[in-house]
Amino acid sequence: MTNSQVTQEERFLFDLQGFLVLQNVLSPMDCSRLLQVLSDLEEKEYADEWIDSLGPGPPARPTKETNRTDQVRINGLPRLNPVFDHLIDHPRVLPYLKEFVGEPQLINTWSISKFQGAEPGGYHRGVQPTDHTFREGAIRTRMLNTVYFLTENGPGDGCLVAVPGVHKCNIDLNWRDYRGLNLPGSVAVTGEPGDVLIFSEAVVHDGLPKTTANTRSNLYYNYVHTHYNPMMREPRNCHHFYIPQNIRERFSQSQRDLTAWMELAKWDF
Ligand SMILES: O=C(O)CCC(=O)C(=O)O
Repeated sequence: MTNSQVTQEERFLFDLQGFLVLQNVLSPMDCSRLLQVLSDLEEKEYADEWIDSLGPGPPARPTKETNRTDQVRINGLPRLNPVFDHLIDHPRVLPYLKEFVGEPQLINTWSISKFQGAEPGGYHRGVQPTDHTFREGAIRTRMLNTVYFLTENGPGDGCLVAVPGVHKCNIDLNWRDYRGLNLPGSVAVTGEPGDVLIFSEAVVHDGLPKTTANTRSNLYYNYVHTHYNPMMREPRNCHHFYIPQNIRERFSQSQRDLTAWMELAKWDF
């Protein structure tokens, strides 16, 4: 049952906290190549004609989001540049996806760059503690996020903040009432460029305020168990979840396997 590439200590810590930081997953050269492409993408404007095709309804998220002060988010990375493909099945991360999700499928990808002055967005979680189980020796979390740190993620850099163990909590607070380290039990999740944070989306999390001058850029690759229906999660944002066949054709077999749900989904926009 246990995946030999994930140690018993890592299983212990992930079970206990709901997250792990893997060190030195990306080389400095990987980080600078990804940062270069990301900063070009952040400079561009996007027509997002697909939003008009959806017709009237609640707002959909554009490719480039600048609605938050001193922050830019880019959605749907593999649609925008092939440099992002290799993170779908990064060999250092894949064993953890299998160990903690079982049968993982990529649901969403995005980047967040923060500049001095960026404020927290608000505490949230992607799934509930009931979506995280331990049965017959297997840890199973229904949604697992992997966060690639391309730059320093120190406490003043607007790093993520999370409550260890909250993926199993029995008492919820009004998460949005808390800011940064005011939430009881919260800790700054820090790391160096090239590190990867793996966390169950049942963990309540946010970002800390960005007080330092350097830019903080992270990439987010979010996975769900294969029985989760990605198209039903945020129907008007499926554009960013779904990677068209003409792009998937360039994927390796393992990247295609991790995005197999896209062959069964209908998305024409
Ligand atoms: O990177 C951050 O500051 C927070 C990101 C986050 O909470 C999210 O993308 O859900």
